Amino acid sequence: MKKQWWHDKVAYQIYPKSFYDSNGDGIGDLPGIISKLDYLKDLGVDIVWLSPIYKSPLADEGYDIADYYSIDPRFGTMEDMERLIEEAKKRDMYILMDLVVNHCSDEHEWFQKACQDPDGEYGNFFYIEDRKDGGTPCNWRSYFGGPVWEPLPGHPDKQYLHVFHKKQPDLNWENPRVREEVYKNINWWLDKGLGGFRIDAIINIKKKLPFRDYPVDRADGLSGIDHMLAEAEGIGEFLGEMAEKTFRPHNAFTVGEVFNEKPEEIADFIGENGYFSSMFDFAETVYGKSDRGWYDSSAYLNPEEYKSCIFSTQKKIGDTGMISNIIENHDEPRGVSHYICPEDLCDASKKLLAGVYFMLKGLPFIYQGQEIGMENMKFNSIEDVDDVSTLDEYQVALNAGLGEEEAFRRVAAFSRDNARTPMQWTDGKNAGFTEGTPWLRVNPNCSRINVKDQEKNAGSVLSFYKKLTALRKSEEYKETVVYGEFVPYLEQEKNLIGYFREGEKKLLVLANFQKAPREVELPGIVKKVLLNNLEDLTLNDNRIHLDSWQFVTLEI
Ligand code: TEU
Ligand code: CA
Repeated sequence: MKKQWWHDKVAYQIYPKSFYDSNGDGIGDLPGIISKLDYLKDLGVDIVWLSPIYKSPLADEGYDIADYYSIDPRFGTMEDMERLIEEAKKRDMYILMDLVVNHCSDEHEWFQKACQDPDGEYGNFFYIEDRKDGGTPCNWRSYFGGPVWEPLPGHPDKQYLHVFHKKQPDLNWENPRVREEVYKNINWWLDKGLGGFRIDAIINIKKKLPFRDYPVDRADGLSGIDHMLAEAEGIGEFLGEMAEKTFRPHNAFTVGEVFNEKPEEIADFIGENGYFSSMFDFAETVYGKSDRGWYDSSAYLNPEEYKSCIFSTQKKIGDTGMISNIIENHDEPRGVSHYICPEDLCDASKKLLAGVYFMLKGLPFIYQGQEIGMENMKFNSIEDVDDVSTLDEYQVALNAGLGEEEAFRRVAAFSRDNARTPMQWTDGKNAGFTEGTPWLRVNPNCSRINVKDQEKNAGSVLSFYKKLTALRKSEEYKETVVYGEFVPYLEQEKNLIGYFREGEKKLLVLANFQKAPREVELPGIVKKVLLNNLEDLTLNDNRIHLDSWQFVTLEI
């Protein structure tokens, strides 16, 4: 594999609104992020992805952009952004912005102009159709519920497409003018010194046209978008053009939020000449999800299910490119609450999960708070929830006949707000996130899960993440950790996650993903114990004793 500057890096996702509030208005901001750069550097972070901070009405928390060339005053100023890029550079760190170009905000001037003159230049920046006999051009369901068609403001005889929120009109990528505007903005940001982009919902930019209905899959008479996406072809023309005109000339790092990719497309997406540098592994994220909705999906994955997901991705990607590995992000429940059931949650199992995903082949992304083992929020009621997706899924559960209590309990486990509660810096007021009133309630478990306590505890989850990033950067082992081949070990053994990383060295990762201790046969003499999430380790020539939730990495 041709070496790239970002291959040996560690990435971190910041959800700015909840990271650190520097001016007491209850909303995280850019000066707050700048003040925490040394904390991130000490954690071993090299690349920082910021969820959107552009001007936005926050209908979808910033994923509805009203001006691609501005910073929303809630988060700070363009000078703050330029200072962040500069301060990061001083620390050999790189900043990624979130590229959200499947749609913009209905408050963007392009959409405003389209409403003034649907038949003018900007009308064709969107998908605007005439309303024929009151019907809609197709029966697709928005990701946030309801039809994807909305009357065009001021034109009851016309309607526009939004596959997400109705305040997120889809941009018409078939129009070269749209693509030209998008590429201009990408280059403008890269010329400002960005390291690259995380690329939002990018599979959605190619629609199967002309619009047509797909099989109805719920009582609402609509059809999930995935049916259409499975038939859409030709996205490569857009993505290849974008990479050629923007990312490649800047040698930018790009990571795609790619769901629904076709297996034969992997090399096109992240291969040597791929559209993107990398894309996220979502196999375990989507596992157990029901087409009927969150209420009908599995709230937890058991260790065997988790293992099958991560192993299938490792086998699928192989040496084609570098996948980006996560256990959570701003759209998902907290990883430790989704891959470990409540009664098994403890520092040892949290560190085990950290080690298992971190030592996989690929670029590890840490989501804010994951490094201290932040858990799902215990919401009191649906009134506690801000997330539009959760509110929709709650309605879906009610429509499916669930009572309010059961509907709320089930969707709360998946709520995107689980990952959006304020970062827990201390056990003090508002977890040290803000001096003001936080925009979203702080998880009260900050009394026992916070940075301040864990920074001074060598056995903490935070300290273990620092050991993981240090091993990835160590002169002696980095070549193997970054480029070593992934080879399963004892894959059939239940609740054991074992795999080699074979390169200059031969490393064996073993995780006893259960409470019961076990003996495991070793494939050779252990030269060195590189990682151990527990104090002790019982080794003899060809067997190892693994205690409850014990994780080790051994040089063989
Ligand atoms: O998410 C794209 C997306 O389709 C999935 O994450 C999921 O369908 C969505 O989160 C609803 O549960 C990206 C962003 O990560 C997400 O935060 C935005 O809401 C969405 O695009 C629209 O920009
Ligand atoms: Ca603030």
